[in-house]
Formats: sequence, C-alpha cells, structure tokens
Amino acid sequence: MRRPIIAGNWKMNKTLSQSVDFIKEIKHLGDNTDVEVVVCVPFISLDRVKKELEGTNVKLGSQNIHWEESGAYTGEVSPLMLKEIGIDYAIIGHSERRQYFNETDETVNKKVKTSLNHGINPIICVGETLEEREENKAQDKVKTQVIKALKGVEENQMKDIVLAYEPIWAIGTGKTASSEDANEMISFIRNIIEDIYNEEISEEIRIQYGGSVKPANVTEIMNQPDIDGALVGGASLKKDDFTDLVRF
Ligand code: G2H
Repeated sequence: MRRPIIAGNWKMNKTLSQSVDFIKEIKHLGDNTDVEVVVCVPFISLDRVKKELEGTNVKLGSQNIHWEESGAYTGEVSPLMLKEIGIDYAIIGHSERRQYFNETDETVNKKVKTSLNHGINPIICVGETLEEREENKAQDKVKTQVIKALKGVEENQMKDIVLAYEPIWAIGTGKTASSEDANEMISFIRNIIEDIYNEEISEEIRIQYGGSVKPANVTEIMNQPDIDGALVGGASLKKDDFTDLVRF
C-alpha cells in the first residue's frame, strides 16, 4: 500500500508574514488522516514555517536545492543549509525551473543525489510540453527525464524518492490531463522504474500527478490506481481549497 501524498507548491507566493499566517491556518491538516501532507514554501519562509509546524503532522519542503554543500554559487541554497532547518522534501526539476532557469536533466540528477545524501527526500518532476504530446513524443520525453534523473541512484535510495508527473501544458493553465491520461503516463513511469530497478521498487514508489489539480478534480485523479498523490500549485494557496484537496 502506497501512502497518498498531497504536496502544496507555493511557488513564488506569500511573503514571510503571509507564510506564517497561512501555516497557522493549515498546520493541523495532517492530523487524523492517512494522507501525507507537505508544504513546499519559499526559501526565506522555511525556517519560520518549520517552527510553526513543530509537533504537527505537516511536512516541509523546499522548491529547489543546490548540489554543492557550499561555495561560490551566488544566490543558491545548499543542502547543508536546508538540512539544518530540518526540511523533509525538496522539489527538484520543476518545469518552471527547467524552463526559466535552464535546469537540465544533468543538474536535476546532481540535485537528486545530493538530496538523498543529505537525508532530504526529492520530489522529482517530469513532464512533456504540448508540442511533444501532439507529436506523440510524450512518453519518450518522460522516459528520458526519469532515466537521467535517477542515474546512479541506488536501489536502497528509491524508497526516499517521490516522482511527480506534470504535463507542462496543464500547469497553471486550468487544463488538466484527463485522469485516465495521467494514470496511463504514471503507469508507464512505473514500468520504467521496473526496467531500471525491479518490480518491488516500481510498486512501492509514489508517483504524483501535478497540473491544475483542484477540489473539483482531485477525487477523480486520486481514484486512479497508479496515482498516489498530487503536487498542487494554485489550489494550495487557499485554506479551503487545500483542505478539500487533503480530504479528497
Ligand atoms: C504544477 C502545479 C504545482 P498548478 O506546476 O507544481 O501548479 O497546480 O498551479 O498547475
């Protein structure tokens, strides 16, 4: 049985004071549920939000991580810094990072390995563009991203990884992949994991769907057999919506 995981990706939203106010409103959402609840907040809010979350069942994540522990990397945040705060997860390779900040499959792989080595669980994002889907290249694209992200990752590290399938054309656009299409791709990803590792690992790894998940479609998405959770942007920013998502 895979434990469902609903993660809010706040992206570049909420100032420090807004983050603290909001977390006070939602910090008990992880109580009395089997669902693992995660919030991935802006770097500058991580430490304060972590303190607010003490004693609760909501987990904390960053939206990025650098692969080096320290050094001349202006503007970056290292795994040591994040580990000291006590975060549980790091989103890696979100399509916005790939698109606007030139992240590549190679840097994604470095970030995945550094996270694992520092006890931070990666949420690795993969997904195709609309053009790739229309040209029937979606599976090839996702397969390449998965294989490259996991290069050098050992079998015993796979239990710490979450994958997120986010078709780029469905992100923040209001368009959602149909739940069947999303399930089909996620099942395909599970097969890739079986090819690289083994059946047991492919059955155990949790794979989320992301892209315009909202209260109106979350139940249908979560009812799909291969989908274990959601990575949610816009709808994670409001208490009522996020509450509905966690209680899908
Ligand atoms: C996809 C998702 C969160 P949204 O980027 O990662 O955002 O739910 O706003 O489409």
